[in-house]
Amino acid sequence: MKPHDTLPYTELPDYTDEERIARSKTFYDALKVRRTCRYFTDEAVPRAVIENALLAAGTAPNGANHQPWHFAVIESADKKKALREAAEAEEREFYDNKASDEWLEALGPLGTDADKPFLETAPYLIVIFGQRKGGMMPGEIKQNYYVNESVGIATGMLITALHDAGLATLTHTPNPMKFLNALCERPTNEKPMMVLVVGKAAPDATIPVHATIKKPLDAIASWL
Ligand code: IYR
Repeated sequence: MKPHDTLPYTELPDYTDEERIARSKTFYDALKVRRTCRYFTDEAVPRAVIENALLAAGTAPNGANHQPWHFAVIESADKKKALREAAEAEEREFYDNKASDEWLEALGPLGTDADKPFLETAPYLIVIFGQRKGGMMPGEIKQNYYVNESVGIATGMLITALHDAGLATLTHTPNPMKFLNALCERPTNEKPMMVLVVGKAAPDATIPVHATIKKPLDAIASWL
């Protein structure tokens, strides 16, 4: 491949307007039942599902196509236990000391606290890292660009792919997250950005009503 080689872009289907409207509505209907879930079963999920969802995430638009992400998939009981212990220690500090009253008030309707049993129950914890340095080819140490944006988009696509496979997810953000580098054996120039808890929702899982209230279109979009 030479730097400026091009290919025709012909993969997009040529739907009719009616088809586009119907498909976009169907997709919205499928996505609007996604919930952040805090109750998982310990049932196994085939690795192939996670691999395909990661490949889907890896197609995300990103800075200079450097693909500045790494997904560390934790499946061993030992590592999950270690992650839970470290995350709960930080969460206790957050809930007891660090969080402002305003922040705690905002979290009130979600009912979250420092106990995170799901970190050991769920079959997979995907720790998502942003790579400050990298490049497109393995082993390169070039500057990466728009790392937060790129990883944010890829994470959204990962969550969407897992939801489409009928799996529940939870975006968990222990604060600070630095302990995840050692736990996942990742270099210090990678920034841990998210722990995505993945598995089957427990049959008795509940969700906070608060989380079901979504802003209407006219509150989230304007037409100019
Ligand atoms: N990281 C904490 C607190 C937390 C913060 C926000 I903002 C949330 O939307 C949910 C939780 C925790 O995981 O409990």
